[in-house]
Amino acid sequence: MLNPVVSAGAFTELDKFMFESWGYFVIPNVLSKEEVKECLQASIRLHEAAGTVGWGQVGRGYESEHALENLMDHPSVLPKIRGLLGDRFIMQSGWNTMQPARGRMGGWHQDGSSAFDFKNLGYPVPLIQLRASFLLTDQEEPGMGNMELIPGSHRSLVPLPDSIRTANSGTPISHVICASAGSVLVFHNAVWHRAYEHNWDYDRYTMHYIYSPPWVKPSDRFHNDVNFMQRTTPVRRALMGDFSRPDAPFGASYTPPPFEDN
Ligand SMILES: O=C(O)CCC(=O)C(=O)O
Repeated sequence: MLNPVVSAGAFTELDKFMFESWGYFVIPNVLSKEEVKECLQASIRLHEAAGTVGWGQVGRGYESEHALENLMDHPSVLPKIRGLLGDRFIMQSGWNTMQPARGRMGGWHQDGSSAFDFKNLGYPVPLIQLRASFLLTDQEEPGMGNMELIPGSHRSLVPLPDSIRTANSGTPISHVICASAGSVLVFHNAVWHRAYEHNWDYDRYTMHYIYSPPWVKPSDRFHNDVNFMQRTTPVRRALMGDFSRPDAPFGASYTPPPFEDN
């Protein structure tokens, strides 16, 4: 099947071309089986503590769960994020989603903010929320709670027709991402997408990290957790938005996070 698959690590010209034309790509097998297991157990703990009923998402799990914290700046994924956003960005949020066993299709949408729709910023819709989604359960065939995307739709001048949006069924213009647990989907906020149906008897978990320009407000937190900030690494602190800058309006630049190669 046609699949925008890229290799882990370095961001290549071909990766860039694929992202620009499809709006997303997939990095297979980023996590080992043991890492997947740890992240899955962490996800289950988070949702049990939150009392999730039905489809649900829990933010900030990276603060309390070390296995999820380790994915914030994963070396297989971070070069792609830096290749697309440059060196000055933050992690706007981290959402752990649970789709219950036998869960239905999600609704078609683009990511953004209903307080100020990203499409009002101009055409093409700018990259404001770059998402890296770590699949924590196998999604090797359709019907496993896969992500479903419409390739190239981040460049569409017109909205998705209501006939497709409201039909709770399949559409021939979409792509159901099929990949094993531990793979990562990286996608642009403006790509139309939804969660595909889940026909199996276990809950499906995915951990999403959203990266944004440094002047965007975090969306899973009002304040950073003090204990987490003291304990985590300098790069992760910077990704949480903890850096000093020479002026309030970001007019001048600031020292980028201490990435290993900087
Ligand atoms: O179900 C999921 O994991 C993702 C749902 C989704 O499309 C979103 O959070 O924007």
